[in-house]
Amino acid sequence: DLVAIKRALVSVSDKTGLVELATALAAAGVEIVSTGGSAAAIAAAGIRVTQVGDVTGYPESLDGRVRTLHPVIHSGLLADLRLESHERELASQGIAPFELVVSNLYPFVATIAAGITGDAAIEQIDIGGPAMVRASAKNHANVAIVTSPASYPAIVAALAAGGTTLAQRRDLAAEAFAHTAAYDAAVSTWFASNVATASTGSATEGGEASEVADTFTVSASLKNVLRYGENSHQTAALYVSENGTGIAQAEQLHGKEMSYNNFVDADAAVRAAWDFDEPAVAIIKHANPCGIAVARGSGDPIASAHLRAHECDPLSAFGGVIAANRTLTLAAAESIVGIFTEVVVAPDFEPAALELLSTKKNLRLLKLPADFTRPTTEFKQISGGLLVQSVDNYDDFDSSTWTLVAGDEADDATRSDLEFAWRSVRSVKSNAILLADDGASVGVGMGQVNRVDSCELAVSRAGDRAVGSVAASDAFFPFADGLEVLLSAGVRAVVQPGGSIRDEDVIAAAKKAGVTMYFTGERHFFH
Ligand code: 93A
Repeated sequence: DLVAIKRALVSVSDKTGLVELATALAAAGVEIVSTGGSAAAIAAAGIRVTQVGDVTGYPESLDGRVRTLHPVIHSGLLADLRLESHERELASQGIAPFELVVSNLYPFVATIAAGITGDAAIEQIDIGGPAMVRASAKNHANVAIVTSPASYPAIVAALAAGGTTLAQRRDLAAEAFAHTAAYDAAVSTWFASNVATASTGSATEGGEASEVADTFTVSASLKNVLRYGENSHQTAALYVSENGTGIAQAEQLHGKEMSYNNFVDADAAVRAAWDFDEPAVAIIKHANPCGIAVARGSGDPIASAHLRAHECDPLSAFGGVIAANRTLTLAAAESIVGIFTEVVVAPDFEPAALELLSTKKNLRLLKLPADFTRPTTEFKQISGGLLVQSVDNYDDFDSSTWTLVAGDEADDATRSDLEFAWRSVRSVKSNAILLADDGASVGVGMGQVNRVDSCELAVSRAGDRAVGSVAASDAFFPFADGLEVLLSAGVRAVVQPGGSIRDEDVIAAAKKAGVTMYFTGERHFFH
């Protein structure tokens, strides 16, 4: 199944490594056929190259729209030489087959990301390239198709080994089809969603009497195609809204390309950290906080907040995403640099902090836009439609409106801890229980399908620190059982919405334990 390379078709937009590859091909005696720009780059390096037009006998025409789209080229790509009939046909027409195709497509995504629109963008839709790539990928029994410079070394090695193997060609073909699929996805989403309009029922703003909007327009444009989605077999792209000033517009100062999950977690981290007016840090894993803290002591506030957030759950913080709501200081960078972290997002970075964190090759550093604002509306896709709601927020947060339902009125320190816990629990996926002490989370129970399990998770994560901590619950306790888990762990005060038909049982349990409990009258589900 070894296919020796005698003739190669080279047509690349990304010219990275092109000369090196062409040098190796020429040295191995391979005939190189190439399109305008690629041929020029190869010839400029003093390497012999045949123009596509000289093979087809037809000039590159219509401003380059028709170049490799020619039966002489495509017969050379598609002939299955395992069949004698194909071999005979080629011979009778005087067409030579290709055993190697090197091609990557017009940079459509980069073009539209640069703000180019209309006919100029359309001109960047590659037609001949995908045809050539798909033809040779289909015919991988006979042709090796290379769409990425990362594969050039393997081709150079194959030249020395006497040819490409079937397994190698099959892998290359799979990569090639993924390349053209992602390309087509980018083109089709640009067409469909450059301006997408959805029709809905009504959207209510901030709990006010419904201001009914029968239709609304979501206007977003494709910024870049991501390597993949939540998982590697999912395709994905980032769209940015025109007047947005959020994570999607953040400037990446350092590190590997942001992934789909990085964006999701960075957004969740910012959501959590920005609920505080004072310096705060949130650490997120899988969209959930594994630590939230505000600063304490006289040292650097962001370093203090980070350290205290990290101490909540160091095991989970490994590989996490960190958000700070103040400039990331050198002291904070010193505390972060030793911990494996995916992303750090902040309004800005002190130069020395940036320098230190930039020593970590894979750590992504995101600087929020100067006019960063939190969204006021959020969307969730359901099959066949879209749910729209105003964002749950704490802007009118006032603990003096809470109702004391058990125990003594909280002293200042306890009240401040309850306020901290109540602010923090909003960012935890329901069912959410958050234990806090002295302005730092100490145990988080999230995402469970019953509240007892969330209580147990929070308590077990907190360990000894549950004793004397305060607890917040995003929604009421439907029974006393969840609260009892917290009480027996030694929680000193609890804040929760109240409103269960069994509130009396829940209040009785708190009273029996001599624990302070407040009702807020407001729930903070987050799914
Ligand atoms: O304009 S096309 O859609 N028509 C073609 O026949 C064609 N052949 C190759 N685009 C075509 N290509 C593309 O040109 C390749 O996909 C590659 O991206 C690019 C390389 O052009 P050059 O070698 O002139 O830089």
